[in-house]
Amino acid sequence: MLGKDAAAGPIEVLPGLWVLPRFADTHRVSTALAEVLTQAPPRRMTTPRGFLIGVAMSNCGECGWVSDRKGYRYSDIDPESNEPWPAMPDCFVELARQAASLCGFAAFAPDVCLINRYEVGKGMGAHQDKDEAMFDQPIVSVSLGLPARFFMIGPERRGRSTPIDLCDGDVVVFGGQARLHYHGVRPLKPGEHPRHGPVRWNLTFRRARPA
Ligand code: MD6
Ligand code: FE
Repeated sequence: MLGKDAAAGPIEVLPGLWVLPRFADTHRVSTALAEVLTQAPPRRMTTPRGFLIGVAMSNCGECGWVSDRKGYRYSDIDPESNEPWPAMPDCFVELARQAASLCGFAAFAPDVCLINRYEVGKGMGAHQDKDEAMFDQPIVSVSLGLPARFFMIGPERRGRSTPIDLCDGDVVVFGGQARLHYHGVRPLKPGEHPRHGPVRWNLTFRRARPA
């Protein structure tokens, strides 16, 4: 699943956070993504406090991340269709496992791929990813479409952040001591991506349930 421009290897930008520039085969992954989205279209979910989340989301895999008035959780069923989420395409699994393995997480077996769609002006506030069962497993993130500025803070929500610019095909592996650190995404700047238009997609591969 290596993209043709894949660089030499992972760059450990911060302890527990690796960037694999242009690691993904963007053509193959984007084609598989489009197929998944025909079965589970992106939708804006509601926070437990009743606010609409700015980023539209979907999932594929054995379960999916959902948010509504009842809280944040992983669900076996897509609440829009009342059907299971679409299966994770083989090229997604291969990509996530290859990236994790290169960063020392050879046992990574994702059961969820959370799909985020950012339109211009949309970002994601500082958060931790802690709804998963096992924090020894990393999260692998794949960016597609327009570039965005990701920011990494640390174990507390407030404080200085390190910016990391992510482009089409970039892969991030987030594990070890960074796994529970606060991070977010700055609002998307206007632009037009040749394949995806005025949009950024982010896929995050996770192990939500015990292996
Ligand atoms: C994004 N990513 O890049 C949002 N979380 O759009 C995340 O929130 C994220 O990239 C955990 C691990 C890697 C990530
Ligand atoms: Fe996150």
